[in-house]
Amino acid sequence: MLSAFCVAQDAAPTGPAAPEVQFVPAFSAKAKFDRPLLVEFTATDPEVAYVVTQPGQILRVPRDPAKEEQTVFFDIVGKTWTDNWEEGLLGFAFDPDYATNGLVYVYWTEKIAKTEGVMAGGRKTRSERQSVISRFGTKKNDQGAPVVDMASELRLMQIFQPFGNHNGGTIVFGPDQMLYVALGDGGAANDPFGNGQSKAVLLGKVLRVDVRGATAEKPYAVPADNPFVQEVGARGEIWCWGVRNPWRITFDRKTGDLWCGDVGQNRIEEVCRLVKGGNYGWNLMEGTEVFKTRKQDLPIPADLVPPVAEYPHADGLSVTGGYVYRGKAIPELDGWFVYADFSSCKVWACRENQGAPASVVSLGRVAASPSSFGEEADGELLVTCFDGKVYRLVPGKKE
Ligand SMILES: [Ca+2]
Ligand SMILES: [Ca+2]
Repeated sequence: MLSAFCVAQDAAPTGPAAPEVQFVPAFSAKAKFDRPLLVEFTATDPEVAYVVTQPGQILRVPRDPAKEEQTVFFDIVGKTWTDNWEEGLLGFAFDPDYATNGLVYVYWTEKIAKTEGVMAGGRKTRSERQSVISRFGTKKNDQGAPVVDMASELRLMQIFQPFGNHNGGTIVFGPDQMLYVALGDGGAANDPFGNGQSKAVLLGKVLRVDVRGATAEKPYAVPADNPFVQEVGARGEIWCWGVRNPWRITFDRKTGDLWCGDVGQNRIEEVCRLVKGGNYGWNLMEGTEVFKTRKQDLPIPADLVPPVAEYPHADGLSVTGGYVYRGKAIPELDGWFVYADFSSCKVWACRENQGAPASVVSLGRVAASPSSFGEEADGELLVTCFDGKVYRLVPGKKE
């Protein structure tokens, strides 16, 4: 994400004809939020959208546009550290067994006493920030609405952050019941410590951990089938590596593939499909180009995983990864990964073509900076925007 607002320019569609779509406000006309960053759903509460705001709230919002009453599900406003534009309450997930255990997981950034952290190559640096991933139980409030039981917090991970930006922030359960955690390179520019290309640190990675049966003594387990558990000097939590700031990772509900929008620095924004053990190249590469600003003189490995699709900074400055569309309303989009740019507000969809370059179509533009997508129970897509509103992707030509 960047602190920029929409730049008006027209995107030229490439490849197949783009389906005619538009973005219409979801929920009631009064449903407006302070920097919405995420929308989640649970089958136990099907008429409610859980909207996450960057300052630190999760709100229960009726999906029925005729209903306006919201309730607060979780609130850490003032406890989360939002000194940097990219900090705050960044991630939220329901436990796969939420219906029976009532557990939820939250990712936020917080301020700590100045601490020393170890970066790639054993280099030490000091800062007063960290990322936190905690598990909470839930209960009913006096009106019978579900709320997070704040006293039930169990901290699963605390990850030292050298700088305020590039915190990743998605936590999401895979079809394998494992928790996937998207972490950026730590921040600043150029990945100054080289975290992305070091398997000794968690920054610049997507992690895969087992949080079933988490306790204070053992908050998570490393799955035995993670790619680097046997590699000396590598962190077993790593699922894939060499990412810069994975801003939203999501699973294709049909295939189980893991998709990612990885935010670029100077020239290129990326869409990647994340595979076990894959090295996505940062900071040796930015998209399919060699990244020339890097300070290290490491050789470029031959087995880097290239992005599925990329776009230059003429088309936007910060990718927001969405979902592979599996809804019914727009059949032409089935199997296409939908994504957007936070700065230009352009929206696209891409599809892999078995060895040939991916197809990309333009889906127009949203009204304000798109911060995240959401996937409803029926597979239709929502997008949260920094005009405070949540929009739904629907068929039809924009008037
Ligand atoms: Ca950071
Ligand atoms: Ca890359």
